[in-house]
Amino acid sequence: MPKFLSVFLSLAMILATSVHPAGAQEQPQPSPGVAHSTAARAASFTLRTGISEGRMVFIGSGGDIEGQVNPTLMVHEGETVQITLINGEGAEKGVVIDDFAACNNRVVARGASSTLAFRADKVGEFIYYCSVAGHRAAGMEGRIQVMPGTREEMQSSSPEIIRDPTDLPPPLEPGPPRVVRVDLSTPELMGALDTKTSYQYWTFDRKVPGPFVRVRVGDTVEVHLANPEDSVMIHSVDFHGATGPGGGAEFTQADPGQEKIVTFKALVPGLYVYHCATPSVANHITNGMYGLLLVEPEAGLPRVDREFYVMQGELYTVEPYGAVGPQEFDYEKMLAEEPEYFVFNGAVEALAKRHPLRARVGETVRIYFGVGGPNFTSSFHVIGEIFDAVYQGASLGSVPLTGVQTVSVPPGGAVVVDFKIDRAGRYVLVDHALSRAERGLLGFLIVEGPENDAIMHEGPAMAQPQ
Ligand SMILES: [Cu+2]
Repeated sequence: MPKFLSVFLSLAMILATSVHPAGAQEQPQPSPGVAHSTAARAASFTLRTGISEGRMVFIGSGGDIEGQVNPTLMVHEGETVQITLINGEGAEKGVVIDDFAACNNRVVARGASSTLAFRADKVGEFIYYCSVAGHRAAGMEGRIQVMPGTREEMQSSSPEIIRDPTDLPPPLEPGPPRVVRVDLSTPELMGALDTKTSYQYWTFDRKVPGPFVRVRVGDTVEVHLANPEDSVMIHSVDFHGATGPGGGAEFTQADPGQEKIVTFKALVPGLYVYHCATPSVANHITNGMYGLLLVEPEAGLPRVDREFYVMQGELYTVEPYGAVGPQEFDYEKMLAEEPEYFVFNGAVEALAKRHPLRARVGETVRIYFGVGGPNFTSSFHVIGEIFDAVYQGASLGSVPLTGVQTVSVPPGGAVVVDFKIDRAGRYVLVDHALSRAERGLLGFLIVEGPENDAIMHEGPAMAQPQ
């Protein structure tokens, strides 16, 4: 039986009345698509065909254009624009934009959909219209406005909860076993989920994921879990790297204003998830209560030039992805495992917009990657790179795999990947279940240095590669 489940069962009776979230709000209408910006580089919109005041029209669906007739689509220079057309009434329709030589396959059946994409490589106002003869004149025409410059940075007034991926302790120096004190607090706070969107997070130390804890095998770990007075919930911590009841969760259920202490011995090297284990455990995890504990082997890990700390999770909100303003948690969607958001380090495109990973050509980088979840396995991949060493399952006692493209990491699991960077450029961290990239799950690794054209260059092979 998984630890969290046993903790759940043993605590459910005691805690059920105090810690179960309020029932879900009324479900929103299922949204076929969302009009939103997904970084400085992409914007997507959904248009549904219909009739308004006796004319054939496009009707905006989701986000800022919801319900608008022939909405003006606002995008920024350089963005990739994606328009999904949904057939609303069962007559043949299509979308065309002459200025960008973009059109989609026509949709005929009611409910059928088709998508077009183009790059907004010029500034100005342009027209989209229905490609079926006569429909433009009948009313199916709208504007696309391409504005100069990039989309504004994150500007929610709520504080940032993103854990900087470089925020982790350096490798440990050799020495005798130590007693390591770990202080964890559990603040609940309204934080920025996206540019104009906020969410009530529950955290370890005000960031998602929680702090990266680094010890060596044989160390004794003394955990002080302090739940602030102004918390609403009980919180706790289950260390997957600990051996004992609930991974420590049985000893750390802390009421608001309480501090609980548990001590465990780090017996086995590995990279381990820790998370809050107070019912509903899945609710505490989705709200941000997860982190990683690294138990280094006796001799440490091979040294690399840069280390990064990245974790994946998903969020369940009442309103669909891309909605503006404070978002409420949806318990029913969580039970149904239907998230609206997928995130690295807590917020939409946190590692693309706000905290990209940075390195230089020739360096070897290591990513400590874990999945808080609570529910979705990640197919972790870095677009444009190959992992040179993969410690599958974050087992540090095993020989790493070599030459791996994508690694599967379950909820409550982790992996360590190393790779040397041979060429400058922008590499992209994704879960290769790529629909999730359109729900916020995206990161960049920006590599500076000379471009090695022998490894990749545009055009035909060179006579004498350099
Ligand atoms: Cu909690």
